[in-house]
Amino acid sequence: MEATTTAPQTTTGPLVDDIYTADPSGHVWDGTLYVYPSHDIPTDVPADRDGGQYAMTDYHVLSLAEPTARAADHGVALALADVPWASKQLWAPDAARKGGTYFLYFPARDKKGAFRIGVATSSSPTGPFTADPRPIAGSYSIDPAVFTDDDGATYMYFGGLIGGELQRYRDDKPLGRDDYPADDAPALGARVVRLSDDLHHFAEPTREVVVLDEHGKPLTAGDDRAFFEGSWMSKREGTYYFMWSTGPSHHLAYATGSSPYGPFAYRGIVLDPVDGWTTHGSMVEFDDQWYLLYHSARKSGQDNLRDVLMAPLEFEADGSIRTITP
Ligand code: FUB
Repeated sequence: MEATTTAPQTTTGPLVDDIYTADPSGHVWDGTLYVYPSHDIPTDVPADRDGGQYAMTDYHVLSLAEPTARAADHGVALALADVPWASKQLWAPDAARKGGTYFLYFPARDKKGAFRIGVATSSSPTGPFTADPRPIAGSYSIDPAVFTDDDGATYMYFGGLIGGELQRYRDDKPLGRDDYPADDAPALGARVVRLSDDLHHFAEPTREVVVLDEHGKPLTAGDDRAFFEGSWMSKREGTYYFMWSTGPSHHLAYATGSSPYGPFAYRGIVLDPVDGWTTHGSMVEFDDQWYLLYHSARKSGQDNLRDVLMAPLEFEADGSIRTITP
């Protein structure tokens, strides 16, 4: 579909208003900001603990030529019907580029109802994308975020609790049941894995992303700063910034480290709670300014009908991030 311009992009209003969008992953390629969001839709599926009301069926890619430009909605980039292994719930995606190929990573429930992560490719950053016939071998849970380091190695961060099913796995093995740690035990972290050179496979077993508190101890499961879902990795001035959603306490939090694998030291809150239950975002440098892409359900008043917004991100001299209040 041809690009169509929509509402003017501002730092206070949704990037687009022709569709609902959420879970934005931002990448700047060849001077353009591409945003890979979930595409929220109204549904009759009742809300449940597994997030059945997030019943998305396709992805659209948005782009901005410059921070103050209008965002373009490039139409359907990948549809559920074109993913051979998936049955429902196209949740938070991300993208990567290698050579002239663009990779779209996305979670969906497979035909047995379990979340897996798939990959689709295109010669254009806006698609259309062609899905691999099967999910990535060894993948599970939700919310892939893909980061390419300065040395060319690409890593995927993923995972989400409750409906996202991370609590059903330990060390990449399915437990066949939910198993949540006790409140005073170390929290379940996101997972990180290096991808193969062709970016279609995991190159190794996944590892846990460990976030340490001010005493150097892993955050505990009962700590309201602990990981819930929505991983994001950025690198700024040689420091790795891991960001995540805290779920029930409704924050985007961050921690920093010196390796893409962590461990990461907890640093603070990037974004105070938005309207709606979920919060999820990404950090991106565009035209020499860092931005936070995030979502809010303010306009619809419904948790599962969200809009993507963009706000400047300010860093202090010590590398800490000034908290944004939506
Ligand atoms: O959009 C569906 C799910 O809601 C995402 O995968 C989570 O991060 C949360 O935003």
